[in-house]
Amino acid sequence: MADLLTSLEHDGFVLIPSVLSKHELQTLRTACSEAVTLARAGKWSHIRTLPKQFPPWPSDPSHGIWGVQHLLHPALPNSKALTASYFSDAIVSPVKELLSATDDELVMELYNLLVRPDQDFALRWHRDDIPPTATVEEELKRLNEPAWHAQWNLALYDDRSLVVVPESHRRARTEAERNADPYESNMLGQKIVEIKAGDVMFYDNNILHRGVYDATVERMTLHGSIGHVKGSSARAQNVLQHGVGAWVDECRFDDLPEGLKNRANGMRARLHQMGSDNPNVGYSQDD
Ligand SMILES: O=C(O)CCC(=O)C(=O)O
Repeated sequence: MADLLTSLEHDGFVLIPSVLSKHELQTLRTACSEAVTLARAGKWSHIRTLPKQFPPWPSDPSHGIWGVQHLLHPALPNSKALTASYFSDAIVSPVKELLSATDDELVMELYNLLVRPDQDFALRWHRDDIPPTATVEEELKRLNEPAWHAQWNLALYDDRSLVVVPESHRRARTEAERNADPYESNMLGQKIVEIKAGDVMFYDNNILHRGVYDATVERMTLHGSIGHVKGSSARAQNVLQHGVGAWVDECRFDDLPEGLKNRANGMRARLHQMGSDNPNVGYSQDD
């Protein structure tokens, strides 16, 4: 497991194969497809809508969606199965490894679902937390700070949507990358990350990356992040801009097994603290 952090730090991403049993995969597919059906029907307003890349997203799905937000929200049918997966050892053990953290240092963050869009759609090349207008110095300063969170894609169907430039989380953009078309389809060194159903991939969200989505290929990829308590103010905008503060207090973790319940309550309390410490965060990227 020590290799996880080495790979993430070197390449900017690391794949862990087969973290879900067949039964878990089936349970999560069922829960997610019900969430997607609600979202496409306009009955779940927390969605990622076409053609918008960054939050805030409107709640009207009539132009199509590419994601369903807030899977831990207690009002979402099946949030129980999704909540159990977010706090499971399959996810949290590698997170603790990657953050060199104990359970008591983890912060609940985001759990969303990325789905097949209603029409072909692509994201621009970006780093999640650094705007494209950043100078070389600004990029390097941010990239040299600790990430204070772990972010993952857990695929429920084989997924080839995420394209990254390996190792680009360790350097500023080259002149060619800065001047490239934001939708450049052949960036020098780019790699399509192939994730099989049941695999999880952790990545540095400041790696240069984009999403390229085919409307004909099923996609249900759980997209989550967990923070480290030391990153509270650095993570606040990235997390709270998604609106999680509005409902986090309503989450009930009573149905989780005992160990997970304590973990979940502790992580939620630290998210709550992050919100109290950082009011009025705004948004990290313009769209
Ligand atoms: O589709 C993906 O896996 C990447 C999504 C992404 O880049 C983003 O949400 O900023």
